[in-house]
Amino acid sequence: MKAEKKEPSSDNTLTLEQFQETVLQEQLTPLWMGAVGQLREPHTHIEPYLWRWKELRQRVTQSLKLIPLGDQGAERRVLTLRNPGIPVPRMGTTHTLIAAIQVIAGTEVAPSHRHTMAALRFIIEGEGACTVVNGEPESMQPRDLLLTPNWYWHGHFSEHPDPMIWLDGLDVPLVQGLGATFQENYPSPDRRQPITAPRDESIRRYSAGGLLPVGDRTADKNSPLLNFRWAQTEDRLTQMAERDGSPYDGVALQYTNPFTGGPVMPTIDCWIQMLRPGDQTKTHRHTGSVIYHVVEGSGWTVINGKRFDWATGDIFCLPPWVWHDHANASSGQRAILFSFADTPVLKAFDLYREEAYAENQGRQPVEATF
Ligand code: GTQ
Ligand code: FE2
Repeated sequence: MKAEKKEPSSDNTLTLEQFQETVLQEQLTPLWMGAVGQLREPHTHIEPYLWRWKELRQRVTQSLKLIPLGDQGAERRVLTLRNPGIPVPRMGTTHTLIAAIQVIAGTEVAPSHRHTMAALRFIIEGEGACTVVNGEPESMQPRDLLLTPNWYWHGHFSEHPDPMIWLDGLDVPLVQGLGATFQENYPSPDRRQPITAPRDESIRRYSAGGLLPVGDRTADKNSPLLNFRWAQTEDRLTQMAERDGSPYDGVALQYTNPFTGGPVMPTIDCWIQMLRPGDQTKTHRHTGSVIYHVVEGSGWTVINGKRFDWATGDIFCLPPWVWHDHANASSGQRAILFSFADTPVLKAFDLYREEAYAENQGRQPVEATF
């Protein structure tokens, strides 16, 4: 090293190319070598993609026969949906969120654990299963939305021979990226947490929205209502369908924390939206990524010029900052989409942006189909 410093001639003959090659090997990147271009607008390796329910259901049903739950099998019988831009064995439906399909049946028990990743479950089909959340069993019915927030103990059990199938949503890649993943098993020999509260107590206490028990506030950032029953959600949607919806989202409702009016969990926002017969939205884009599940009906979503036709049960993902619009394909039937997104994280740090598509009367042209 000393010798080199004594040779000014070597510094004088050093070319820019040699310099760049040298510093790259020293874990240095000159900002002029194109790094700034990455920052002008969002760039992502995440691709828009759609998983068809017919195939998902077949695979999850096969897994029911092939892998048992418990010590000799799996902790959870789950298939996670991997984006084509994410390499095996990493998890990611988008760069921040995962969607997965889970199934239990008979008298199976998925043992209790807790983790720093927040989770939601949107029930797809079946009957007679519960998720126990911090000692309280929440009964699952098709189209309910259940929450198991960050660091809440949770396990699942079935009381019915038929399989219960649901969509899991978690912020796994977000929490991994922040270096904050922790998980632990419930510390009892059988890994079952004791039941300490009546079944569906959170519904009894908190589902009335505008009317809440007195003296019950906590500093918890999560919704105290842990199960949003479909009957109430559908009733709200039906009432709102008589009004004008949003030009970009149709008749859209946010599931909210009844204490704050904000998103149900600090990292994940959940929505339900209806596209009325013949509805077709205008195109926009926003930061944040979204995962959609088709609850009912058929239609399509155009994402950056590519048309994704969907039907009941399908799941598709929206990368950040991509142009998108939705349409109901039917002139007689409603279409309903459940979705979850990382938008609370963006909004918390002033990173949420939205832009309307200006040309072509506000709707992007379709250039390809999926
Ligand atoms: O049911 O607790 O899809 O811990 C991924 C991780 C489900 C669960 C998933 C989990 C769970
Ligand atoms: Fe879990």
